[in-house]
Amino acid sequence: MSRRFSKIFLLASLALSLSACTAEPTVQNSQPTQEVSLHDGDSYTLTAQEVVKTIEEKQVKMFAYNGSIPGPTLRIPQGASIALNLINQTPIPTLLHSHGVRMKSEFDGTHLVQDPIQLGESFKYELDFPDAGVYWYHPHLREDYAQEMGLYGLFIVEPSDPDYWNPADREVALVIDDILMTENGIAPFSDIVDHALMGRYGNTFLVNGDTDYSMDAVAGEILRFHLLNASSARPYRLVLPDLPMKLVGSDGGKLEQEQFESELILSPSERATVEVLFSEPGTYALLNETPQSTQVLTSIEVSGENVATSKVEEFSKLRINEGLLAEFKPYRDRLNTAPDKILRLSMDMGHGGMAMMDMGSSEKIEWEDEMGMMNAHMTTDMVTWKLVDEQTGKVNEDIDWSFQRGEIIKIRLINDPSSTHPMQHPIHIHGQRFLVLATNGVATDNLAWKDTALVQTGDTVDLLVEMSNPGQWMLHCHISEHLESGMSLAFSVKE
Ligand SMILES: [Cu+2]
Repeated sequence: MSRRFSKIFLLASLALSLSACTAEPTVQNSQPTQEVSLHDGDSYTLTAQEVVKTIEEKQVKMFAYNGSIPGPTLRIPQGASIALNLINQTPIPTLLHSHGVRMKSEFDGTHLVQDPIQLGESFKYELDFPDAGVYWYHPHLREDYAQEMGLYGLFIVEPSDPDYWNPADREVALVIDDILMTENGIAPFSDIVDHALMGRYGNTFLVNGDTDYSMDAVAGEILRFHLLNASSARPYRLVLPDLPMKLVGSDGGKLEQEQFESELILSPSERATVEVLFSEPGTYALLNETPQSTQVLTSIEVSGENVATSKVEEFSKLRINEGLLAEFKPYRDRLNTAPDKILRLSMDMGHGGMAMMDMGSSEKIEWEDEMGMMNAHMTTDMVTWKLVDEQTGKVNEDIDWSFQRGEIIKIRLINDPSSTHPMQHPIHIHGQRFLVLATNGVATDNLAWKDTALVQTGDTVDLLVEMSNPGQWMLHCHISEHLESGMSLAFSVKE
């Protein structure tokens, strides 16, 4: 699987890790993220290149698509087909994966369907966007390194139905990331992926590439926020004190029922769409508030006068999406049927007697890396994260699932609480969409199409996957270091 390519990275990544803290004069400075509207049939070029970026007054060398971190936000009409021409001007081989997009398999940007794009080479991805919602692009080789170094950007797919979302005054995309800094710059990377136990948690937070991202609003404005967690490993608990967040959308478009939320858990690669009415002037903050710590991710300064109650009343209405309710009704009948596939999420420690140590955690979610240096030094040679097929006993790349197009497959994910180091795993499926039907046998009351599901420690999560898109695909953990340490399988969908 992906570690096949580890050696390719050896020299390039070592060279970069040595130069990660100091900038060379020939490399351009990172630019603000642009928003680009594309139309059906358009071609657009993305160039992955090195940039210099200032993070907390340190000049660091990073990677960027078209010079910005995040890369350009691409707005695409639902149903459009777009050609994305990727040019690689970085010293590391790359592949572009369009996360959540149900494109043709040959353009999925994984090693299953494509050779790595080397320095100076390009590849044209012909992408179809059948689904409204928020998707994103990132590399699918050494994600732990390439994505962490700045290679990620958003697709916002504009719904064909103008009433798909509620009316809003503005739409704001917030891409949330964390990066691991030392006093010298970005913490170095090595040729063999480290932080393999828990993944690489950052200690510095970036929203749309900024450590102190702030924005203005006028009282009375309704803002629609599209949120993405682009971190390698860190889950967020998002809170907007004093303001109700109206949750309207998930990974693949809208929810069955809009609902007000006081908190939102977003694991790596998950998206959420929320609407907020700023009814009173003041200073607000989007926080990451966990049992361990609180960080301000975005501050929002609201000016003007209090708004009329009629607008508040209007905003307080929650829509029910009858179309989705009808679409999902037959799927709910699968709640009590037996799973077609069962995967146990587990891990193996290599030699070295680590298994003797108490590395367990009873937390449902590990919000911080509490293993510290131990995690930092643990490489993918020492840890194997595993997807174990309960019916065959096969593990990770030895699993060879095959489905027919049109099948609706129930996959049960069991996050083994008795493994050496149980922790949460965001499980992502390529090319298809699914429902999180139930958790620990309790039905999900508000369904939406998803492509990533957070499986918390000890939980059993039932996915209902619509095998709608033929080709070669992957299912894997979206903690980059877990993917690199083997937590991945391939499956095919036949015509
Ligand atoms: Cu994982």
